[in-house]
Amino acid sequence: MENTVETRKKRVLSMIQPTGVFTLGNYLGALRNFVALQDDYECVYALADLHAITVRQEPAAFRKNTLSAYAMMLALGINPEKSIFFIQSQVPEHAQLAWILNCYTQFGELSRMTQFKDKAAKHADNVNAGLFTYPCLMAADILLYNADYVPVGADQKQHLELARNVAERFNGLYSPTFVVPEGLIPKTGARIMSLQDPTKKMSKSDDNTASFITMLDTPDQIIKKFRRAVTDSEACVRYGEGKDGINNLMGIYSSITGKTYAEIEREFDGRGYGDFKTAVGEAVVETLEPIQTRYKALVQDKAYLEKCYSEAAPRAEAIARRTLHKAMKKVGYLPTIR
Ligand code: ATP
Ligand code: LTN
Repeated sequence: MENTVETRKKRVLSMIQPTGVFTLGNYLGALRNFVALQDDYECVYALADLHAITVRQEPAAFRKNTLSAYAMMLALGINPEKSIFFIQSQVPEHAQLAWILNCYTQFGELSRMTQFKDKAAKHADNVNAGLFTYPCLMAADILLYNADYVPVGADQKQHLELARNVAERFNGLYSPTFVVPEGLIPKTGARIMSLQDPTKKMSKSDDNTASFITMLDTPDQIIKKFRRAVTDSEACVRYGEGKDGINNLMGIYSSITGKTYAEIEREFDGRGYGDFKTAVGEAVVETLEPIQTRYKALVQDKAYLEKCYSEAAPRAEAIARRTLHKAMKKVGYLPTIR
């Protein structure tokens, strides 16, 4: 049957910045879903390396991180034959549509973005224009592919809302051009907190390495970090107000094992935090071990990685080009004749 609108699989799009080794937060909040969604949707994934330079990157480390992030995504189970998995800077339409969307986004809207405020405070010596207009590039990423769904962690909700607003504004000014996307934010794991300050999001750019678990931490490091995780003095494993540390560990354990909070409370009834922290650490080790084994083999196979991303870029570009040209025509640009 012809692939009509009715029979077309819904499309999923998401990206992640290759700015360092992915954390358990990235995995539980986003990456794990990227893999699962491949069964039911047409998926487009990319490394957001254009976004990454909103914060200064050292060129050699940046190149290495990008390749290693690509290998990690394959190790997690992104299937490069089934899904399109490319590198953002290799598809120029992203930067082109981002420019157009910049002109349909208000200064006031961008000023309200909490990620901008946080990052501007953290990198006070480099509050560049790209950091400010970053959500327009993210909107371009999403809208170019007519994405129906965008799996992300809770911290990206505000950017997604902006992408929806920009799409609706553009569609309203001209005529329906962009699909207005929906977020897919997981029920558990959407916001994993720092192990050292459970009121803050776990972040791969935190200066304190004890605050996050990376996908490449050794079993020993993982167990130690969980044992040192900041909790409270009640010594009772229960979910509740004022127990941010324990709530976070319960969230991680629940997200990995599928157990409910009530089941976890029963499992650790009468046992101290030590036992619970070790159990969480062991569950994480068990999840990460097979991924790490696959990663170690893949990251050495540069030729294979190069083949995968080189084949993906033109597949992505074929979709992106059509949407870009459609939008350009609506704005009133003369068609390019080649
Ligand atoms: P940085 O520290 O450089 O800002 P980050 O660790 O916050 O990076 P991103 O590249 O911004 O990671 O995020 C990639 C994906 O992971 C996004 O979908 C984001 O929502 C999700 N994510 C990031 N941190 C967490 C977290 N702590 N819990 C759940 N999801 C998260
Ligand atoms: N802004 C996101 C990464 C990102 C993204 C996207 C996510 C860039 N483009 C498009 C979803 C869809 C981040 O920093 N986590």
